[in-house]
Order: sequence, then structure tokens, then C-alpha cells
Amino acid sequence: EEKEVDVKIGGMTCAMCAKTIETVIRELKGVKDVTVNLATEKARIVFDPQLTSIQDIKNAIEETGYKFIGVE
Ligand code: 9UX
Repeated sequence: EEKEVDVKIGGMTCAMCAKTIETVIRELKGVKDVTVNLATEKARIVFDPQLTSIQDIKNAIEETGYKFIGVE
């Protein structure tokens, strides 16, 4: 089963920031699709909740130095 969430992210200031976050989230097990929108400061993530969790996504974002603000 797949779940789709929008996550609000803080601290992105350029297109490369968005690409960095996309890359680290995409590397997580069970992530099927990820799109980071710099303008809205949101990531839309499609993932299998049996393989990865919101907590894993939060950790991945924070490890890159950005802020996980929350699930919208
Ligand atoms: Mo977005 Mo940066 O530049 O060092 S990747 S601000």
C-alpha cells in the first residue's frame, strides 16, 4: 500500500536545496516518488509506510540541515 503526504520544509533558499532534499528522500527504502517545490516549501512524497515512516523522512531532511516543519 502507498501513502502520499505533503511535508512542509524550512530553510530552502535555492533550486539546489530542493534537489538535495529530493535526492536524500528518494534514497529512503520504500519511497516511490518525491517532488520538492521550492516556491511552496513543500515535498510531496509517495511511499510505502511498511518500509519507511514519517520519522525516517524527518530524519533524512534534518540530516541535510533543513527543517522538517510538519505534515500538511
Ligand atoms: Mo541552496 Mo545552498 O544553495 O549552499 S544549496 S542555498
